Amino acid sequence: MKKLTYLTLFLCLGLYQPLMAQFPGAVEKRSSITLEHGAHRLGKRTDAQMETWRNYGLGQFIHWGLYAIPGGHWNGKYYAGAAEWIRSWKDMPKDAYDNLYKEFNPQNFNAKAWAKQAKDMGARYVIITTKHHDGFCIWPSQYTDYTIANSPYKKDALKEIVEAYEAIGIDVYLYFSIIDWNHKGYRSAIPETGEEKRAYEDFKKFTANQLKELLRNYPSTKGLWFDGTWDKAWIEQTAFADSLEAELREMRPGLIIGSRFRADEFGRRHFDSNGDLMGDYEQGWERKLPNTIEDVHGNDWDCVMTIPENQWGYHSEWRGHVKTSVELIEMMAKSVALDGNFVLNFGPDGQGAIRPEETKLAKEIGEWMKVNHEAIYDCGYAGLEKQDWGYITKHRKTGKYYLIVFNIPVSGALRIKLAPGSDIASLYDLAEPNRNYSPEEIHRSKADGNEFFIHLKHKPSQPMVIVLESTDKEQASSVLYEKAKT
Ligand code: FHN
Repeated sequence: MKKLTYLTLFLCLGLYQPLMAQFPGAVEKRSSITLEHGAHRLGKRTDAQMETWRNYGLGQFIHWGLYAIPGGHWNGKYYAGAAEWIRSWKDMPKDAYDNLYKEFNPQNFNAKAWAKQAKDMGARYVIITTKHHDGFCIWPSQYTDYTIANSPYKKDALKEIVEAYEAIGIDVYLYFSIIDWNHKGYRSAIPETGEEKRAYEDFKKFTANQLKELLRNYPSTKGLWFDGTWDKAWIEQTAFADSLEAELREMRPGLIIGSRFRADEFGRRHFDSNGDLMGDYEQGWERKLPNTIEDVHGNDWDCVMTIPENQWGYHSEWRGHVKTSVELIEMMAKSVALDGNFVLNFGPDGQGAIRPEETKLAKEIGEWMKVNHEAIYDCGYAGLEKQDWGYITKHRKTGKYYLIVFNIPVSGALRIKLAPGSDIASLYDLAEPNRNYSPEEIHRSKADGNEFFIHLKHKPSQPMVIVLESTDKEQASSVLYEKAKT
């Protein structure tokens, strides 16, 4: 039966694509597969909550849990994996890990200080790990004993974080791992026996209860950020996950959920079997960025990024390349220029302190944001030709363009191409609005657009932003020659 359904899917897609190829200009139509559990909406959400999400530009991710205590080491040995995965390491005794909660007593934890640092960095939202794959909850869940309430810390750290961040004007999103190594019913492979199936049903009920509990206990939070949804056992739960998502959305109108929660009936994740996005934004850009606007298929998306190569939770010994603030600012600019949000990860230590390397980067990004946030907040894809010197963003309300310059050509001249009929009305530095530029016209074309050089007046030591205000007025060329007719 399943084979037959796959065959139908194959035939539909197989016949549909050659047909489309005959009409290259045609707007792509969805294929005709009827899906009960695919995308429930086509195109972007247009409500106010999603508009706010779209306009954040910069966010903070926090991975904080029991793994912060060993910090990537056990018995003097170095764990080369991501610190939050240490429980799965052969040299980490499971029993020892599962008892770490008895030591969780973060004396340097100060949610207000975290929030202040995030605010100064320029973050407009935070995603906080309520429970990672180990199953330890940083809120006092009534559905398990494996929570912060049973640690020496006792208090509800999640509540402290939600309150501190919201008080300073940062929206909170809750990270939740479906994988839960602590729950007896959790399975990664599809349960086969009756007993296994019953255990997994318990686990599903537990998962649903915890999610509803989070929405009830933290009613001001804005969305759920799911992880650990790649297990075969979970992928099979198509109908269950779909109806749970509907329940969560009903409980909290406006709730934002990315594409990493559930699979369709053919096991497709993120994008359903018709290629449509499941969820409110694409959540597949983890430690990588798209290169062109075509890569994001007209969807909202976020990029979550680590500072070292692949460490989310606290690892006391970072090895390999550690990104600089200029690299991170460039990733943020690229994200916004391609219509996404950039979310930078922090991994506080077992005492609740943010490490000095992260503090330094947050400060450097914050200094840049203080001067240049206008080029990031409320901005998105500009619709102009990509240039090698950097990225162009466009303010969604004012229509101003921001030229974020990272690579200055040897000539000192930046090329910019506006749409046909559009001209430069004013051009100035965001950091020093009195520093104006007179563009040099290269050519003007009704078909191809109007192209200019901007001759820079100085060589900045930091990525610089030039503001371009355009006019839609058609203007006669001041250049007295015609373009070659090739
Ligand atoms: O396994 C996790 C990992 O530890 C980390 O939490 C990241 C964050 O996006 N998500 C998973 C890997 O995709």
